[in-house]
Amino acid sequence: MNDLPRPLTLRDFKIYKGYLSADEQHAILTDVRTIVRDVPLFQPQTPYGKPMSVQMTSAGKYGWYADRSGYSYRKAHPNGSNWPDIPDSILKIWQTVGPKHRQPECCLINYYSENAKMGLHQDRDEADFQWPVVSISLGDDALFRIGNQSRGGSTESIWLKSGDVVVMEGDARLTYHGVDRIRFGSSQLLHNGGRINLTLRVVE
Ligand SMILES: O=C(O)CCC(=O)C(=O)O
Ligand SMILES: [Mn+2]
Repeated sequence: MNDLPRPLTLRDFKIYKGYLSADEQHAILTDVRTIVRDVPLFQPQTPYGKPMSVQMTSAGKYGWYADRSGYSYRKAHPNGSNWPDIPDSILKIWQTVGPKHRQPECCLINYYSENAKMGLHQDRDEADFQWPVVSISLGDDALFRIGNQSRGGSTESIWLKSGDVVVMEGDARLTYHGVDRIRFGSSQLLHNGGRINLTLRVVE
């Protein structure tokens, strides 16, 4: 993670393949395990009453939250704890690929077990879309699908692997995206398999 490599771009998403070394991935994983001890993963309910297949928790000033009343950012985990600080191992990725003069206020941690997926959606619960969303993939490969700025139309997909970093900004910031499936057991990083996705976001 020294010189910033040239990203591949797909529909204005900047995709840094192989951005994180194995050591960096392990260091981040250690920090994520510490976070999850304080603020365990939980399975959010969508406003439509269906549980999401992804389990989540957060670090930072705000955590992303979904329940019957809708999607929101909250200052505490369902167990009442404040979210832990975003670790430096994760912040330094933002500092390299993101804006220097604004720090993220949320690191959403998504865990995908074998059959988890995430439907096409926009990230639009933040106050100001001028700031990017920076996404970090760890563990099993994920088939990431990119659509358009409104629902429908053609899509393109790319496999995201452990250590890949995606920056969604500019025209990509409000583009629909989702994860169709993971290739369970494709990475050795998580001993029990599965995938962790971290997204760094400016919330306010
Ligand atoms: O898991 C991913 O790669 C994408 C996650 C995502 O889009 C989100 O958390 O909003
Ligand atoms: Mn998203």
